[in-house]
Amino acid sequence: TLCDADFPVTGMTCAACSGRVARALGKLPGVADVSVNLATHRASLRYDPARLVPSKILSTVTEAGYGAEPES
Ligand code: 9UX
Repeated sequence: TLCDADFPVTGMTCAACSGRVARALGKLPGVADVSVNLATHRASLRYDPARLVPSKILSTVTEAGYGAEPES
């Protein structure tokens, strides 16, 4: 069963920013689908919780150079 995550991403100011975040998230194991919305400053994805822990999602965003806030 896949889980949904949807959370704010700070620091994205152009389309290349959102592309970087989407690419980094899309490379994680267990990620089925990703979209990053520059206008709303949010990332949403579907992932397999057996393969990916939520903290890894957030750390991937921060390691890419942007900010991620956990939000249910
Ligand atoms: Mo655009 Mo984002 O020139 O880190 S790539 S601002």
